[in-house]
Amino acid sequence: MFNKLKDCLVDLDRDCVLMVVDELLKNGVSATEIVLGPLSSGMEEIGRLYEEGEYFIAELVEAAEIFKEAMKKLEPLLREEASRMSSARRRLRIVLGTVKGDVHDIGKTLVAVMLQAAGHEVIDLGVDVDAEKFAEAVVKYKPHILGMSALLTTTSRYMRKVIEELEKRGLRGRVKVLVGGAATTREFAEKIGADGWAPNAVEAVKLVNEIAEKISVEE
Ligand code: B1M
Repeated sequence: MFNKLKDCLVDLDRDCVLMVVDELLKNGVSATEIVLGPLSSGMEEIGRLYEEGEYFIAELVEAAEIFKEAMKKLEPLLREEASRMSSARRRLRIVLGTVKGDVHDIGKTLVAVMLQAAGHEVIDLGVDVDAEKFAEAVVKYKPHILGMSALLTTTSRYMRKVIEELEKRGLRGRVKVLVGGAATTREFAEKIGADGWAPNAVEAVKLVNEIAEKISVEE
């Protein structure tokens, strides 16, 4: 049924996606598995078809709409599941955004939803966020963590600029910087001087929980 769900999404068949999601839930599959499994790999496949010239922007837009519709059904369950990951002793404040030039928001929003459900406070700055806005948010909200998302190779480079802006303003020591998104890797994160990287929303929650543990031990 996982393959069926992926195929329904790749075929941009909204009704089929919603129906198979219901069936999987009825069969006891978790919302997290559904989102990070077939729905995410379906989006990857759609991206591949776009790269090969079989799909165009219209198909990417439609896929995003179908994904978001499935999320309406899955989000309350995802929250429930993520709340069970709230092992951290300390509730952290996280400022999160997709970097300048990038409007992809599905993955970033998923990360925000799961972090909130795991008990953390999230200030979501949205998409196309520039270095100044990130730095100002660090001053205004005093977060423990600054999280950046990038899906484009071109925009991922901008993450370094944000770190430089924090350094320029003497703010770098105040926050841990976490990065993620399809255009990033652990090596990339290390290279730009970030403190952490996560491949998906569940790993992002685990990483934030680990930082929360460290902070409560240090205090
Ligand atoms: Co775009 N797009 N897109 N697109 N799009 C990609 C990213 C692409 C890989 C497709 C491809 O060619 N294979 C490609 C980028 C190539 C590259 O640079 N390497 C691409 C392109 C080229 C473009 C445009 C330039 C196309 C054009 O206009 N010519 C354009 C750029 C617009 C812009 O941003 N300026 C564009 C536009 C769009 C739409 C607007 C149509 C739409 C987005 C709608 C929306 O987000 N509201 C769209 C879509 C849907 C995609 C694909 C198909 C799917 C993205 C997605 O939502 N995935 C994507 C293909 C792909 O990613 N392989 C593609 C599902 C989501 C759950 O996963 O976002 O990866 P993801 O998030 C994951 C993890 O990455 C991680 O956790 C999430 C959940 O597990 N994560 C973090 C994310 N952020 C994190 C932060 C963290 C930690 C983990 O810590 C802070």
